[in-house]
Amino acid sequence: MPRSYPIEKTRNIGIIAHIDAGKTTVSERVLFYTGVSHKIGEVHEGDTVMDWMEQERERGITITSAATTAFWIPTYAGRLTSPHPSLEKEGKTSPHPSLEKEGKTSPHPSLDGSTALTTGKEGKTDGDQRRKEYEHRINLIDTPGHIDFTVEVKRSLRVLDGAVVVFDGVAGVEPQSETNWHYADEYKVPRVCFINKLDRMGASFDKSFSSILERLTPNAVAIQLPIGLESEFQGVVDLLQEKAFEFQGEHGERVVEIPIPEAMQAEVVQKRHELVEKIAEQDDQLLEHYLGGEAIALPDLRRVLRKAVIANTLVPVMCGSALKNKGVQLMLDAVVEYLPSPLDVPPIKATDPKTGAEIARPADDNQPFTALAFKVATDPYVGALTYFRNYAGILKRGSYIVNVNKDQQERVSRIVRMHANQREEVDEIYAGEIAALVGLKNTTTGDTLCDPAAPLLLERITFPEPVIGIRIEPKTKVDLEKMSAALHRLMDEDPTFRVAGDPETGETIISGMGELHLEIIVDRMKREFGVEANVGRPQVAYKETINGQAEAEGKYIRQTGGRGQYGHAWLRVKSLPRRSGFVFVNAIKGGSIPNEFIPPVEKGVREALTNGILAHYPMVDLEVTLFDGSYHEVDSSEAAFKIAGSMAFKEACQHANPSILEPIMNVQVLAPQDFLGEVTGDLNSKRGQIQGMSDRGTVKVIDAHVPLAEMFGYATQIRSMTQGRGSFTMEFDHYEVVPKSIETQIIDGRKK
Ligand SMILES: Nc1nc2c(ncn2[C@@H]2O[C@H](COP(=O)(O)OP(=O)(O)OP(=O)(O)O)[C@@H](O)[C@H]2O)c(=O)[nH]1
Ligand SMILES: [Mg+2]
Repeated sequence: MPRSYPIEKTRNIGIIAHIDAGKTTVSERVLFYTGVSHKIGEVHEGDTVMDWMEQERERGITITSAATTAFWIPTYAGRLTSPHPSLEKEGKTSPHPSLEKEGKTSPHPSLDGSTALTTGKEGKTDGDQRRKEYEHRINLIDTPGHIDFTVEVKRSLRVLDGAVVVFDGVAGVEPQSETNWHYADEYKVPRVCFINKLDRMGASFDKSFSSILERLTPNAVAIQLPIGLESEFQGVVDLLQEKAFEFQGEHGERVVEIPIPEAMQAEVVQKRHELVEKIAEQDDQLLEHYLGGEAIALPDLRRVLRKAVIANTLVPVMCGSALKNKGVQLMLDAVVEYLPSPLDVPPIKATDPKTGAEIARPADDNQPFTALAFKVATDPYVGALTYFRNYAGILKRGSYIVNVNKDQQERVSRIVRMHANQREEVDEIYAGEIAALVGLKNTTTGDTLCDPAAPLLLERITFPEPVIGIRIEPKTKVDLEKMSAALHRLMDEDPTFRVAGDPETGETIISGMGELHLEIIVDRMKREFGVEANVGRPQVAYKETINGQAEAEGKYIRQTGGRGQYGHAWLRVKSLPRRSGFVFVNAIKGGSIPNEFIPPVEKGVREALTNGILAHYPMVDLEVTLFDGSYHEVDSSEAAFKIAGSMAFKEACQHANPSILEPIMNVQVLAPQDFLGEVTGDLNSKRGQIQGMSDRGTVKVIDAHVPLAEMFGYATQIRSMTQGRGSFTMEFDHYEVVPKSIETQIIDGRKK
């Protein structure tokens, strides 16, 4: 079967932002204007398509990223009137009527039959023609903004080709805008910006735009200007077209051109001039024309801007108000116009699992199938759902694939395209698409799935380490039996969630990114798996390390009749810089320990690492060198060397200046000026270090590094300290050695 949709007309994009900037509100408009939904879902009414989880709807926040597919014909292609009249006819049951009933030939109901295209009678042919020429498939992922669910942003950006970064027009750049921006930088994801909420009191396009320039990138360029602000916010001026638009109809569904307001004309000329200059600088030929005083044609400007966006040298900035239904259609135009198709990004790089050679696989249907599993979810109806990005080749139902990381073959029994929590069964998936597999058994996040005849390894996704833990205890014996299975299922889904046993007490400790993260996990365990549990208070996920160097030997020798035990190893331990993890070096010369007993020594060390010498926290940032030892012809065994390795390691660490590491958080507090003294004094008393202070309107913004241990309950404290007017966000920054006095308290606490 040939491919149903041209790859160059596909856009895989994510919506990313700080919490509450309006990502889901924007996404719901996208679904409406593209005809996927017949009604706009609202976050505050708990009836959104994209935030479908109960917990999301109750809390009005996104927790898990949701994917969907929509089709879009840019407004400039003449689709300026009634975008989808046919939806009325289709009935309101299925959220994707067009996909279900009409098959793949007619994904866009609005363009069929008696559509209200401006041309009128010849609607059908005109519509078909227009669709062929202009329609694009947008695969869209709405991500959460809360730092606790950052995993969802990271893994989405890893597989997406472009992103829309949404900003709150009052706050401008916020902490998670920065974090997510840096993730996008890391994966070189081209972006467009959307300054949202311009209807709010205190909204400012200029200030928000400046904050993007100052804090995110000097390459940002305004391609729009707002007409009016706050309650007067009316529409936008498109600078390249030099046209003004407003959004008419009950849901702003009609994009209507209006005259540029008299008062804005001088500004529009000037801002357009600045924009054209920035674009011209991106292309030698254009620059020559520009410097020669020639007018540059719109298609040329668009072409060069597109090239620059894809190369990450320019970032267009737009504006609007999703809640008030303004500007979203033009944002979609920009997605089509400026963000890359899978063909526009470099071919995915992979390594040959046998030779280690680097291989690039282009986004081509004729290449062997190559995909990355970026998310595993449990669906109540079909079980395990493995989301994947198909980088190359075609995946067909009924075929076999290999999970290269696990070296296991699996049969492809069902392929689905996801629309939030709804599934659309498909027979095949082409290069450049995003879809999910049902029923894969052993695939976890970050695994590479390939044609068994041509296996390759794609780079895995790295995730932040959990910093907060809580003890969890099943309520009844029945819960006890189900709890471990439930926790392991949840752990399979979420690479930032860990389950561990406390070796001291035998209790279970779950750890994750923050209090909210763990609260949601416990809640999901109850609702989805029927497991009730009591939880303790949140505690810091400390780590241990060493700060010096030492050598020690471990001898495990038992020779009491019969066959004995003999393991003997000399180890050197040495501290490494933060975030180095663990390195094992084998420096045995002359066979003082035979090769077969070296892996057991390493294994013994690795086991000891999980249970640090001061307070049983995991040990990190150290190098262990095995440099000497001895063996016995008869009595030596793997088990004996494992124990010897572990003994030597613990002994050496005792002499290498061990210490406990604690997570230090990047905290940003917003508080009115009047409370500044109290807030900073309190941060100091929490061992915090103020990193900077700035103004945001009448509000002070305080950035500080504070140990996580001091931050529990801060949400309540900041409210009472500021009469409810202050707020804060925090995210993990780095690990630091705890002061000795506190180290003693931590060790005593663990002994109790
Ligand atoms: N005034 C105004 N409010 C908006 C606008 N867009 C969204 N909101 C409101 O802001 C709140 C948060 O919107 P969401 O769409 O849930 O924001 P989000 O970015 O998806 O939030 P998370 O997914 O939790 O990070 C909701 O109450 C929205 O109704 C807007 O343009 N203007
Ligand atoms: Mg959301």
